[in-house]
Amino acid sequence: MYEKEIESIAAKGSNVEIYEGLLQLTKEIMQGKGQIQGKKKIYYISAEFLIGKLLSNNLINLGIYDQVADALKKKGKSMAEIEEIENEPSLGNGGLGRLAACFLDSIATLGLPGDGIGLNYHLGLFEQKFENNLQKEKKNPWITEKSWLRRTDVSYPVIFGGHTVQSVMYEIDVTGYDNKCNTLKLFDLDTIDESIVPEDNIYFNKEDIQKNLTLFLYPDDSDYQGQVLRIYQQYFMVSNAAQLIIDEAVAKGSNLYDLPDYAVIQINDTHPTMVIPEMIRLLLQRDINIDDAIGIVSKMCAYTNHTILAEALEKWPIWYLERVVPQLIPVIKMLDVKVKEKYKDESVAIIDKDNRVHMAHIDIHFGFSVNGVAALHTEILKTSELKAFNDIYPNKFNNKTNGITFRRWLMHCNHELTDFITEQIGDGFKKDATELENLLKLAKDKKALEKLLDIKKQKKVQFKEYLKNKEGITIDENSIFDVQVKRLHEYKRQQMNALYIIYKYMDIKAGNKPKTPITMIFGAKAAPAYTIAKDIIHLLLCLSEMISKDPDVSPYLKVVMLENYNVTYAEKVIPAADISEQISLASQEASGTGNMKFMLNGAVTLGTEDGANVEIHDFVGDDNIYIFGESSEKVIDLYNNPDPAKRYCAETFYDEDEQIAKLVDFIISKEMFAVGNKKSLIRLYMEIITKDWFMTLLDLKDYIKVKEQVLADYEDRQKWAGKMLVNVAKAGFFSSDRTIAQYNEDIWKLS
Ligand code: 26Q
Repeated sequence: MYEKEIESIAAKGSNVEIYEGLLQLTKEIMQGKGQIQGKKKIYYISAEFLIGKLLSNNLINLGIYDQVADALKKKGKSMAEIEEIENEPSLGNGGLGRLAACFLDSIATLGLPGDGIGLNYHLGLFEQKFENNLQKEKKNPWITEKSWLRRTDVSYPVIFGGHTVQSVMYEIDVTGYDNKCNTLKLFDLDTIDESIVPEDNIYFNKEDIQKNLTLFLYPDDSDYQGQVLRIYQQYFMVSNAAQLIIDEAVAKGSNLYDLPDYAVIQINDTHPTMVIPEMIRLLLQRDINIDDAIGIVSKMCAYTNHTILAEALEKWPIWYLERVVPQLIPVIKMLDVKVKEKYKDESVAIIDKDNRVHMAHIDIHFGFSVNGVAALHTEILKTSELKAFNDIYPNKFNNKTNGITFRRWLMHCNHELTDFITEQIGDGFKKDATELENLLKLAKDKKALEKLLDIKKQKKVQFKEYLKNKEGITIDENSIFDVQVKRLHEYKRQQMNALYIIYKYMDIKAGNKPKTPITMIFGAKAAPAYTIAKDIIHLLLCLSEMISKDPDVSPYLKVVMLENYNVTYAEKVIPAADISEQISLASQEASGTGNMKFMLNGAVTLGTEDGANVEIHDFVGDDNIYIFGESSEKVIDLYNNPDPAKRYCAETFYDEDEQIAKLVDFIISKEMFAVGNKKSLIRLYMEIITKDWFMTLLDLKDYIKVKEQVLADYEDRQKWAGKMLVNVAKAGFFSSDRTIAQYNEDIWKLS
């Protein structure tokens, strides 16, 4: 099918023309497939959809990728160079947004009617640049004239305190693997003005809503105006969503009382929570009484929690909401009264005594399902952070361990491994990921294991070339690629990895040369207002420069910080990784999904018993993962022990352990000051020895010990290949197809 069209596109002169031809053709094919139909539909509302580039993925899902790649090859072109033309839409910060994108792929693949609803941020998340070893933020436009976006006639009025704006809805088709389409619906305003943002930074007038409402994706901003703008965005998103959902259901025959038979809403973290009062408000307007309205909406809404930290749960001062959405205040107050009538416990109130509205509490009281994103995470929610709620509603709480789409994170990013697996066990795994377990029959097959090592080497060479072209950095494909790529946050403990680098640097200086050189690869954006996170980036960049200039050490150790880490970069670096760093402080990483991508691509995890690492550990067994550090129970006790003397104290670790002190002191050494910014390095040093809220020093020594073991074990190549094999073979559980099947079975119940 489509041979003629594909050949004529491949024959075009420039890569841009080829890209645009393929874009057009793909859009037409997807339109022709038609929409997945059904009475009841899942609406996945999310402030973020980190979809990544779409061309290759769509071609794979449509089953014509190989055909296109072959046609291009005949003309002396490669898919890789055509992919370069497409901008990556950066409509997400990290895990939560990427999860939403994987879910859309799986919902369509399973043939379930389901759309994503979000915002069409014109500039997405900022683009990261490094200057003088510091992170700088630049604007990151991604929308071009020819793109995946399709403008529609759908438009709704959205009322903000004092004025009304008129939305416009764009759509992006989401094609399932060998299936029909759903859509991602992104709302926008026609009056947005990109020119109010300067070229070289991201500061702009936050007051002018008409011009800036969907201009940016917020990286958890700290100032007041940023927060108010975020509420404007959230309300704009959910008001559009609620109007659309009602319209679609009514068009299918709903009388509104039976809305839950037509629509189920998954609330992705608390960001879309206002959909609950908004939907109630719209039903009241349509003459449904308050108790009925609450009953209807409560049967439609389900909430996913992605954070354990109570401090991180959104709670907005009520006067922020009064300013932005006065029409919701009576509904929210009514909900608050209903809760207070039933439950005296202040900790479950919607409006607290400081007049802040707890968004998660609205979701839990007035939704029918609350889920965590990994087994450990859900357990901690039930027994600790949300215990009071679990006592009231034990049946609402459930776990849905995250997953990733294997179309993007295996079939697209690792053709070599995909072909190898297909040769060995057939292609059933593409629809049923648990078939990967059949690879275990190769555990003692020397040739197959050799081939696995060979594929890893090819992916390392490809990444080396990509990095060289993109950043002018040269790395050694024969070194060990030890990779930590994820948002920068103290709880993820990139700073602990930095302290390991200092350890290794000193060890090499002392004459202990590693058998195989090590390349430490990092990628991370820090929120612009998160000072310590930016200090950690600075530390890593300084270490990189300092080591590269030291001829004693540079042949054995190299530190690379990827600039502007994003989905596209992830697709290149993850298949090349030997070691997957998943070293968050136990209890802090709700799930993690990078851990699953690395595993699927044959990297071995070095991690704590946190988030989904716990489940990965269960699947692969002790011999195929490296676990270190204190348990989540211990950590929770170190935070909460009634006796302050039994709580974590960084100073004690620093004062009582010479080795720890030596490593931390190096941050403010003359070597570091020679390449870095004194103020930033001292600030980070002080933070670690006096606060260290995420307990870097607690696990540092165990981390160093276990990491040394990993590096030693890497030397036995056959044995290492065996570990790689088990990781790939056991990754099936982490397919988002499994996750979505469970959401449907337990929560959405679409037929
Ligand atoms: C909140 C208020 C104001 C401004 C910004 C925010 C905000 C924005 C983004 C809060 C949180 C986020 C993103 C959270 C996130 O990515 N969480 C991750 O979700 C993944 C998918 O479930 C998990 O795997 C990760 O463990 C979790 O950290």
